[in-house]
Amino acid sequence: MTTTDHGPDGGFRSGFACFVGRPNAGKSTLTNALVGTKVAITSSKPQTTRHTIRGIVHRADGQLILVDTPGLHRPRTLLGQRLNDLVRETWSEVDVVGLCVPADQKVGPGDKFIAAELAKLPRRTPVIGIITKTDLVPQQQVAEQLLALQDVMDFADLIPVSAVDGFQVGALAELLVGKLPFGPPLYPDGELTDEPEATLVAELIREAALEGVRDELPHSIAVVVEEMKPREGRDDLIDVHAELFVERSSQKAIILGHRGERLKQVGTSARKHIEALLGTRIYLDLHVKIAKDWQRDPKQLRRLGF
Ligand SMILES: Nc1nc2c(ncn2[C@@H]2O[C@H](COP(=O)(O)OP(=O)(O)OP(=O)(O)O)[C@@H](O)[C@H]2O)c(=O)[nH]1
Ligand SMILES: [Mg+2]
Repeated sequence: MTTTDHGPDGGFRSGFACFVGRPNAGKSTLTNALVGTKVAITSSKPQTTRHTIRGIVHRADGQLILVDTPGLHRPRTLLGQRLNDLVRETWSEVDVVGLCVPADQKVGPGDKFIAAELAKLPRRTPVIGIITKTDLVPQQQVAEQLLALQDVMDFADLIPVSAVDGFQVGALAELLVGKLPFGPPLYPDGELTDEPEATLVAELIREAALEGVRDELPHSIAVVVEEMKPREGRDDLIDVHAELFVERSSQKAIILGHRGERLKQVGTSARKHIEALLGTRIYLDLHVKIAKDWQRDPKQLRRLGF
């Protein structure tokens, strides 16, 4: 006899979920909170995430693969268009979508634009409405935000969360897993991401470089790890050679800082995070280069991995 609450595979579920939302909505921070480790870099600058990042959540009742995507926005450059295409492509590949809207900002045209795009999906993928950053506002405002979000589209569920104080992060995981099909785990136990190490390292450098820069500069920064290999004759040191690209010489001057002081700080900060990730000491060799207007240039975009 079979029971209704136990499917095949002993009731174990596995599959994919993705977070979408405006830039800066808190998607990557939430991804990290669910995975329990930092798989995606985050910053207060919009459009921090530039490619889809998979984080894996292992639970007794299922395995959830979270696909963190770039914020969806009105594109102003070729890079922006590429990022939006990437987001839409991801939607068609997942079992459930989480639409993230921050508690501290009015539900607006940006969210409605995304909801309208989601509604165009050919397959009826369930969408869960997520109010993020609840720690920033009083409870009453969270309740009002839930009401406002309800009007945006037909959600399978609505849930307020905070990645910073952990409020309802576990409950969200449970909701998402509940929308996955029955099936065996797709990734080995303990694996937290399938990002190549060099990509994670490049992202950690970019995250460090984003700290303290403003205006258009965050968008102009790209990082490529050229080489990563153990120092000859040593098993406790990895040499990392990386290039940090900006679009103009004025930006290069800002990144370098007076006598290269700023770049040195970026390197020190990135090195700490990379050592924590790799569990070994590293030597970081970091150079700044100019790739003129790369965000608008198809050839350079390709070279930088977009
Ligand atoms: N107080 C608070 N801040 C948060 C929370 N989640 C994210 N933030 C902050 O919001 C900012 C944006 O977070 P990200 O996770 O990078 O946002 P994102 O949606 O991935 O942004 P893009 O990749 O640019 O689309 C960062 O400064 C985070 O520290 C939260 O739960 N509470
Ligand atoms: Mg992000």
